[in-house]
Amino acid sequence: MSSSEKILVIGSSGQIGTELTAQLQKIYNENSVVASDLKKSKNFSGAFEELDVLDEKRLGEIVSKHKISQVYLLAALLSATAEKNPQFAWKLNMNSLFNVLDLAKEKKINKIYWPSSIAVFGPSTPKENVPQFTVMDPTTVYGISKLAGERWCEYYFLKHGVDVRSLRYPGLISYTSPPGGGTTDYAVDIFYQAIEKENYQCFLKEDTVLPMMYMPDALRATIELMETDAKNVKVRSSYNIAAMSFSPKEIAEEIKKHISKFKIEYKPDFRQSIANSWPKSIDDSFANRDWNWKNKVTLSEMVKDMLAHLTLSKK
Ligand code: NAD
Ligand code: AKB
Repeated sequence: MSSSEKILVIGSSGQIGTELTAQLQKIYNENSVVASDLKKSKNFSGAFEELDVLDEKRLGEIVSKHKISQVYLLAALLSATAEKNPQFAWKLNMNSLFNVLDLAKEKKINKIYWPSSIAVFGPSTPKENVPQFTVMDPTTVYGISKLAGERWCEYYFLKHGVDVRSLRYPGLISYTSPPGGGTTDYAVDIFYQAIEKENYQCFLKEDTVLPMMYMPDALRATIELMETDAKNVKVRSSYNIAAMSFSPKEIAEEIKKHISKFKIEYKPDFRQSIANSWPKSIDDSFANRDWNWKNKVTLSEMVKDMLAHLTLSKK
């Protein structure tokens, strides 16, 4: 990124936003990054603007005030929360994207990052090693909004030359900020409960395998995609990326290696049917071919690191 570029992160107080903003500040220096969200998170330091991304006028004002050239749009309702308010989820997830895509169409910004999700896949998608291009029939409002968003990203690229880049994140696991209402959230909650109570009641069945990724890999993938030359970005909808796949039983067994008394019980709720509609594993060979993506962190390394950080932060 050249020194004249300036980044706006929208949704900076969320699970990804908290860490991505810190990482961008570290790489490009604090003055090159402006954070924004409905509310500032507690320990945030740096430039911050309160923003409802649905307020197009305020978004435009922030972009011109800070001479923003790149936007990372992270504001959204995730799968479980979106099912509780489908119409609002559609409005937020779609209109936020249009507001940002239109800024680029009008040449007010020159690059966009917008995340998609494995939620774009559905019951007719192959379960194992899902190819980049495949059947997509999402059954959640979240998945439908992400699939529609992917189509609009490609459309704006093809029709208006907008440089928009995207990844289909798997479930993300991290310790800095809690997850915001997804189906894969159990894989974060389990660590807090394991440390606090040596016990966890899981809302998915023991054998529900889903694709997951540790946050450092997700941040690296995001920044590598945004840094690569535009000519390398051959997929303008969204790239499959992958790291690990496991079930609640498998992650519980891994945690037990460190907390021997840890026990897990299963009480599936409405999130089970969402999980059942998603694939178990993802083929990310296009991301590898186009911009050399390669995951690093394994399940056992992730579990060890999560427990170490969360145990330390409790002391
Ligand atoms: P999150 O819910 O933790 O954070 C979203 C942030 O957006 C919150 O801080 C929220 O306050 C903010 N926000 C909500 N409405 C807003 C509005 N109107 N204006 C401005 N800000 C608003 O979500 P996350 O996990 O950080 O996810 C970020 C993005 O990544 C989303 O698009 C999500 O779909 C995608 N994603 C996340 C995961 C994951 O496992 N975390 C996986 C796949 C895709
Ligand atoms: C969710 O569970 O909704 C997210 C996702 C995989 O998009 N973590």
